[in-house]
Amino acid sequence: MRACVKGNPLTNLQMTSLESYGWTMFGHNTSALQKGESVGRVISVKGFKYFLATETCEIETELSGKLLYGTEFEDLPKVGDWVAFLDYGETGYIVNVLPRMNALSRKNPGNKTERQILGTNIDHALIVQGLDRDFNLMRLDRYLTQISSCSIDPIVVLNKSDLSQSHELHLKQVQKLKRDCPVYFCSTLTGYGLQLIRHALEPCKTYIMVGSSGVGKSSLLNILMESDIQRTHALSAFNSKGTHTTTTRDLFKLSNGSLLIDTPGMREFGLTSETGDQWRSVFPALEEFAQGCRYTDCKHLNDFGCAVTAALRSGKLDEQVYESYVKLMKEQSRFEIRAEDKKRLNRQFGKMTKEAKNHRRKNKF
Ligand SMILES: Nc1nc2c(ncn2[C@@H]2O[C@H](COP(=O)(O)OP(=O)(O)OP(=O)(O)O)[C@@H](O)[C@H]2O)c(=O)[nH]1
Ligand SMILES: [Mg+2]
Ligand SMILES: [Zn+2]
Repeated sequence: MRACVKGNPLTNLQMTSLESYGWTMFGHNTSALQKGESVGRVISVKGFKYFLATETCEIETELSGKLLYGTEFEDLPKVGDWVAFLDYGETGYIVNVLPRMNALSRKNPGNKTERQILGTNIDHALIVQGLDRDFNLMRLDRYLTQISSCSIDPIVVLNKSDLSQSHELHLKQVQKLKRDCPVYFCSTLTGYGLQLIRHALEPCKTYIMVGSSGVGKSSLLNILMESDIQRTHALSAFNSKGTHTTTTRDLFKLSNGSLLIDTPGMREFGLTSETGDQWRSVFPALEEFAQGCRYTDCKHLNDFGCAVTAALRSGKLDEQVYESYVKLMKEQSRFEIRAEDKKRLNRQFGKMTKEAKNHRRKNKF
């Protein structure tokens, strides 16, 4: 068995196996690989360096030229990806990204048409909010909508329970959204609720934590790892208040064998449009009323015969829940329209370039 490459920023000399990184769960087999290629899972990306968990240990790799220059950014390896790589002992070159089961994305902040991938091949996303001033139902609905539309099962974690006396009130709020997902209250400070979370996380399954900065994601990771690795290695940097702030997305193996991706706190979690026409199915609070709408493609805005807006008027549907739906649905549609426009413009530009090339060739200039 080969020793791990020195300088691995994650878990020096930790032995691995593909199964312990979710390979069986993911259902891949190695028959699709070309001769000489091995399989690994991306656990960390630092600039041009890709750290992989492989059959025997963790190694540092780079992209092959073909992948680096011939692939759209979105399709380049991301944390969570299974990749085929050429193994040269001390190093390796990634040659292919294996098909993704799913990918958690958000709208790329500062870009109206691009999505940014936060992690791939994920079983559950833990949406972490703090029960201090961070708790926000509309923001929670935004995360739930996007995560569901990426075909990932969400889990809500309300941390800092030591700072709030009103768990019942918060739970009632979340239940208004009628999302069929577990809600956990915890405090990484006092230990409250952590045992339940620990038991809920299954070995070899992949989880990702998302939420605003300072809600306690890395604190939770440290406790679940039963180690202070996140505090001691280079993944954390000190922010202006002197506390740890996560700066990169990395996949960690917990003490019970679950896999957890920690992410930097996010100011924006803009929606993309992953579901296309299926967007209605990710708003379950409206479902029971939507059955009664006159038209099956009812958008529940000013549509004739809409049972959802009727339920809103009669007080059966919560106003805040409906407002959240309108906002998020419009945002998803806007992303879709802009992305379509961009594609159309690119197609037009491509056609023009081709025509100009043909013209030059024909007229020999
Ligand atoms: N009162 C209280 N404070 C907590 C709790 N959990 C975490 N904290 C504190 O909240 C601060 C931020 O915690 P982090 O774990 O770094 O938060 P984070 O979500 O990883 O933040 P980013 O990496 O910036 O996204 C730290 O000072 C923690 O000590 C908790 O349950 N209760
Ligand atoms: Mg953090
Ligand atoms: Zn309707």
